[in-house]
Amino acid sequence: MCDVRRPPLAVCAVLVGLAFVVAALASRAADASPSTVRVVERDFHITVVHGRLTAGTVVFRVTNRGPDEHEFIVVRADHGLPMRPDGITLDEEALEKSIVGAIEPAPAGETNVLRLSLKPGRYALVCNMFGHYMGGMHAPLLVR
Ligand SMILES: [Cu+2]
Repeated sequence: MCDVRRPPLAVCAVLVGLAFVVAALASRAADASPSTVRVVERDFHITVVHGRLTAGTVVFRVTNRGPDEHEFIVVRADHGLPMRPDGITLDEEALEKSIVGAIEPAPAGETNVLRLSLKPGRYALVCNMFGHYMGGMHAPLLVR
C-alpha cells in the first residue's frame, strides 16, 4: 500500500488511521439502518420475525403464502381493538386514527414492503378481511 522509499512512514500511519476512522463511521451508519420485520401471511395465521424494535423507521416485508388474498394492517393497540357489531371484523372506522399503515389485499405469492415511522408502543398486525381476524390473522408487535 505504501512505498517506503517516497512517502514518509508518518504519512502511511495517517492513511492507516484514516482507514480505521472510515470503517468505524461505516459500521455506525449500519447500526442506524431501519429495523426490519419479516411477515408471512397464510390462511389464517400471521408469522412475524424481528429483532428488538426501537422507535423510528421500521420496514415490513410482507409475503402472502395464500392460498387466499390477504391484507396487512398495522394498528396501535395500547387500549385493545374494537370489533364491528358483526363481532367478526375489527371496526376500522373506529380505529381510523390508530391505523398507522396498510397494504391492500395481495394475491398469494406476492411480497410487499411497507415502510413506517413508529413511536414506542403496542401494535397489532392484522388482516381484517371478512373472517380472517377471527380466524387468527393477528399478531402483537412491541416497539420500545
Ligand atoms: Cu387475510
